[in-house]
Amino acid sequence: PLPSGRDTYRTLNDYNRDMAALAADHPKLVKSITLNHPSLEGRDVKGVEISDNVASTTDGKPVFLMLGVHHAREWPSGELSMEFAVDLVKNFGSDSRITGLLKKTRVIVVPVVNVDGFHQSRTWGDLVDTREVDNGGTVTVLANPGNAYKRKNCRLVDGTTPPPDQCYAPYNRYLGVDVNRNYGGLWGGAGAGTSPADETYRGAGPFSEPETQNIRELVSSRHVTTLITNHTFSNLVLRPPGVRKTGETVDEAAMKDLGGRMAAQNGYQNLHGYELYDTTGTTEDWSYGATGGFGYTFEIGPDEFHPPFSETVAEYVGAGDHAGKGNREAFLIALENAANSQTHSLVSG
Ligand code: 0X9
Ligand code: ZN
Repeated sequence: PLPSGRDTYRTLNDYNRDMAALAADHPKLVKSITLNHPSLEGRDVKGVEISDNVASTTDGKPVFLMLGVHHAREWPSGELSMEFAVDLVKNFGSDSRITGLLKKTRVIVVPVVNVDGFHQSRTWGDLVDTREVDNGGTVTVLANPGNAYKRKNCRLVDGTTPPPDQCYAPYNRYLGVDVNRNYGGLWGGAGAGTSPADETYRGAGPFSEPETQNIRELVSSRHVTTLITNHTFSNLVLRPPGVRKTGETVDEAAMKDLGGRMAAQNGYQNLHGYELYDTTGTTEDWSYGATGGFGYTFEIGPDEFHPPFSETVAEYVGAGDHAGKGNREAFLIALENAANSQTHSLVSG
């Protein structure tokens, strides 16, 4: 089972409630954070920081950042991020490896970056491809079927903030900005759409969206040395660069090595982002370029954006023929990399 014991996908409220409870139950170890910018529809974007003596602001510990749900329909990316947080908290104090890691690092988990898109997708998720619902004799025709497979955020037209619930209107699944094409690094190049109707629409400019502004400001305010941004699907561990013509990064050997050690655990392929396809304006290309911290996209699972929940469980704990040993061990290896990449020695003791 998962560390939380859950057996269904969380809603946005479930995520927020679970993060608040984690912090309330473990005040020395977990701090709840709200990122700087509310979403276009006015929702808070929340996360947790986890570290031994989490309240310290001067410990100089390197940060491991884990992100989920840049893409609305990719529900397992939030679940595995959240479960990793729960796992660390559960095992602090009893598991010596995890205890040691949380003494040396600060872990920040933002399980749902694109809260508006996720809320839309998850809310309609039980009604995939269903246009009519029979409520015991009365047939209700849904106005907006298919939004379970929304990818982008709720930016309807550049410069326009949607009125409440407009993200739910028919066909608006195809409007919005692709949050994973809106980062400033290499923004606007290959593999990013220029039209608002494109599923990979880059947005009006680099960091035009609150979702990417949130992550930029979070990363800029911390010592992030290692980052995993979770997505679904394809069983891949992807490292920079995301676009072929950039050529290898100066950290190619080390990033390939860390990717390979993670891939040996989850059973995925260890590739450059561009070997899947070219992209620009993605999370790890920006963060690596801005900070030098190593960043990876995990494409979780073989073939579905949000499979039956049992498959998501297998992707975390292992078992399942495609899942290798699961992502738990891969995530811990990334956290160990953060622990070993102390870049600041300003603090003694
Ligand atoms: O296209 C994306 O943003 C990611 N795939 S997804 O199916 N989850 O949308 C992949 C981004 C990783 N980078 C590259 N492929 N270059
Ligand atoms: Zn994705």
